[in-house]
Amino acid sequence: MKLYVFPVAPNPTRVRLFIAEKRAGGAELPIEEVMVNVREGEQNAPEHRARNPFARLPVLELDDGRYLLESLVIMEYLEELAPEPRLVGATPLERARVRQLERIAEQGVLQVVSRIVHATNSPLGLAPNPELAAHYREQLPGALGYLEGQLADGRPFVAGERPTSADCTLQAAFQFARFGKVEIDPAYEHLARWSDAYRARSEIDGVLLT
Ligand SMILES: N[C@@H](CCC(=O)N[C@@H](CS)C(=O)NCC(=O)O)C(=O)O
Repeated sequence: MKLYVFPVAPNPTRVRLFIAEKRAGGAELPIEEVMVNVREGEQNAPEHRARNPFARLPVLELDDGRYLLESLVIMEYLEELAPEPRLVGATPLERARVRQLERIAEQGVLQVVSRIVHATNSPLGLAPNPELAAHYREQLPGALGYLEGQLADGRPFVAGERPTSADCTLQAAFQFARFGKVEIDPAYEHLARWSDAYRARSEIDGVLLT
């Protein structure tokens, strides 16, 4: 299989973290990474639009030449292909709880951080839009406050004792915030503790650039 990615871009990064976690836990996932340089506009080239008509990353190319779009769909597909280590939970309730946290991390942090970065400091060269950035900055505390509350019991990972897809998505969002100079308020001390500890793990060596 081939995974089409670009470093630091948050959606490719959450899938790359997910694969790193799987491999660190012993899963064999033969996936080659292929760079599509979004800073050069390569996602808009006909070659990439043939993979994904929406001109986005990541894309997973299967061995039969078909493509899977959408980072969460790719993560869940890989979870089914290589169930151990479990990154979405072992029981229906565990899976629901992990997915709940993952959705909150994506919709309330990753997407909001992305909009702030693209309205202030866009790596794609989009024009700054201070009003839009202010609008999204106001939204950030909702999900961050919720996740801070979850981590306040001292758990090492977002969903508990083991890494899950929720950690992959949240750390991909935090990396994009660091890259795009969006401050995650250090008053969220449990999020800061989680982020530092998560980034220091050898399991994900080489995935994060910042
Ligand atoms: N919902 C999609 C979002 C994909 C997406 O927006 N990817 C960004 C990178 S993080 C992208 O390809 N951006 C290129 C562009 O906007 O031109 C997913 O989860 O995969």
